[in-house]
Amino acid sequence: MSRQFDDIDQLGINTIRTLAVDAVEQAKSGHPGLPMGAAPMAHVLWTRHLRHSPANPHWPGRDRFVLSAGHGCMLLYSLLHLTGYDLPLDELKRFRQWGSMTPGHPEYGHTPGVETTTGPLGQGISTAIGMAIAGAHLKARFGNDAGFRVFVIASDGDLMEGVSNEASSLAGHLALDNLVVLYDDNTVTIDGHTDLAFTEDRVGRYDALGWSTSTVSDGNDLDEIDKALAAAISKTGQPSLIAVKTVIGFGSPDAGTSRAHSDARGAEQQAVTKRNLGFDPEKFFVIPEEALARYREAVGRGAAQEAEWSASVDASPHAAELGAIWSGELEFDTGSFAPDDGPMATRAASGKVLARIAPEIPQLIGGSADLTPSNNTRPPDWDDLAPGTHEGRYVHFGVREHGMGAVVNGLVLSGLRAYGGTFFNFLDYMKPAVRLSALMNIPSIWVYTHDSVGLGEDGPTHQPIEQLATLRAQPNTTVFRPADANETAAGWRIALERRNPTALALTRQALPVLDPATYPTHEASRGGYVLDGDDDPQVLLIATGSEVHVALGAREILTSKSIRSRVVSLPSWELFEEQALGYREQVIPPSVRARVCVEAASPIGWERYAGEGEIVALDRFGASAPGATVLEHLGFTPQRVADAASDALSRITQGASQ
Ligand SMILES: Cc1ncc(C[n+]2csc(CCOP(=O)(O)OP(=O)(O)O)c2C)c(N)n1
Repeated sequence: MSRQFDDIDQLGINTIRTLAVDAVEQAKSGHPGLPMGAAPMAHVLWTRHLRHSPANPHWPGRDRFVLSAGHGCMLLYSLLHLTGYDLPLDELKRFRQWGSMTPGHPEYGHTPGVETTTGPLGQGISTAIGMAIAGAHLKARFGNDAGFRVFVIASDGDLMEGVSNEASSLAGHLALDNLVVLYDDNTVTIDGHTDLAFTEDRVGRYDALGWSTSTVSDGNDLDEIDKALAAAISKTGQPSLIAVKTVIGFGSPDAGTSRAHSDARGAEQQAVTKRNLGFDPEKFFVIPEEALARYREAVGRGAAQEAEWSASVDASPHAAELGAIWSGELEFDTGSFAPDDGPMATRAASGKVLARIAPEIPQLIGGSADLTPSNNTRPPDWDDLAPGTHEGRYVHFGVREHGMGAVVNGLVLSGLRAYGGTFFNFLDYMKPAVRLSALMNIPSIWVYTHDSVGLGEDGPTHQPIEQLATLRAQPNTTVFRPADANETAAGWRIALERRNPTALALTRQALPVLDPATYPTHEASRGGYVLDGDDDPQVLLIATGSEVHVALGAREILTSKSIRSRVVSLPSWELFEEQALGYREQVIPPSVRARVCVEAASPIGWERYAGEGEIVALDRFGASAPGATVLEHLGFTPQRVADAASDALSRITQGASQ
């Protein structure tokens, strides 16, 4: 039996509240309301239920805690400091300042104990659902020690955002009973009362999604919270949502109103609030010793839990497999393709590469947002990850691109190597999650097929234009648009070997397999290379993906006109820019100013490679017709590219002779 809650518990809760007030007041910005209302539920969770080891934030068996409403991050920072993570009090005093460990929203990889970056509402709970899938999956494959539980604090804003419904629907379907969401039901957002825009029965909605639900009527009643948590944790066969009725900004004169949500309220209100909570208004960032001692029990308790877990893992028949997964090391062979294997769409090549590597990479897991036969994301021997068969490795995400994005991030954050597939155009439906994979710099793999107007008949609703430019503008992201099957194999190798997110842009339409004996397609891993051409070219033809073949056709025309040309395949700008200057200048010599860049997408960004030359790209949406017809009408023909090359050559040579 746990001991009764006592005055020290209450003191700890009020310590968290006053730390939030002092930090926000000092920073002159931030969000004290949520920490003040949700402190009791966080306290009960962190002192009674959460299995974690502050000395080792990377313990694979730990429970994951995600503060989905990242704006309330002073709650998390206080808990991390109080329970003994490597987050000194001085860092709490530097809340939201340049170079501090306490940024304005929690950032993964920046502060020990932060499991995922949160702040864009809805992402945290959805990423946490990915973690819960990982925990359930690992447990089903490798036994109890491999699994873990996931706890979330989510706010009204989290539950309003569509992505949380997508992911929660999947969580209910998959019966993830290792997941407990504490819903901070304070009925207040920035604009005012939730009645302004959010009046459905939230608990009833989660019932309908297949979750087990309960309500805590008083968010300050520690016993009630404790009982609800214990019941949710022991519930089998369903994820749990506990709606906890809280008062935003509890303790402050603005409590219960949207004024309490954010911003420093001034010294006077700070003093009143601290007095209300039993703290000396003249003293700042005060942590009473007895409260600290109670939180710090987490260190010894966590170390003991971790030691027990380690012994159990060592004795487990799965010890070696688990060690291999947690080490993160990969060994695999993507194989290679010969011209006779083609013609082959790069999406088909991707499917073949996946089939080849899937048995070699135990931590690989993935799926598609209901486009499996189009995305070719399913390795032949994989079973479905389904209710009752969590050991399966193929995830049917359903038509939920955004939820898929967040779930893939959660799987990756749990040590798995995860990918998700959809049509490239539907990147737009999942962009916030893709952006977070980049911000966190984690190796999520995005498999985007139907990568241009060349997809044909589905027409402009499905034909991407600006998506390549969008992803290239996003820091930390490797975009890879292969020209054939062997470049596709190189793309998968890059995606798996690098530690940042990779987006593979793959064709629907068939392309020849370039003979590796003639064309050095293995060089694709350098991002750009000389595919073919004269040693001393007058003109450069620079292209990606399917347009590389258009450039090769243009080169033939130019050769027949005695114009010396070179075709550069540039599947990944980011990888190419990482190469030494000498190499880049060998591939794209500065002295060759007559250039044509070809890509069936937005021209934005190509200026850097085109220089004074021409860009054959798209400033318009596509059209519905067979793919070859669309490409021809929109100008992606060898003749048009050859003409552009001749024009560039004569313009630039004339300019030089004037
Ligand atoms: C996707 C997204 N849209 C908008 C915001 C800006 N924002 C921060 S908090 C908030 C709403 C706050 O309401 P709630 O989620 O109930 O949090 P609480 O008021 O309880 O702190 C908004 C709109 C955001 N962080 N993320």
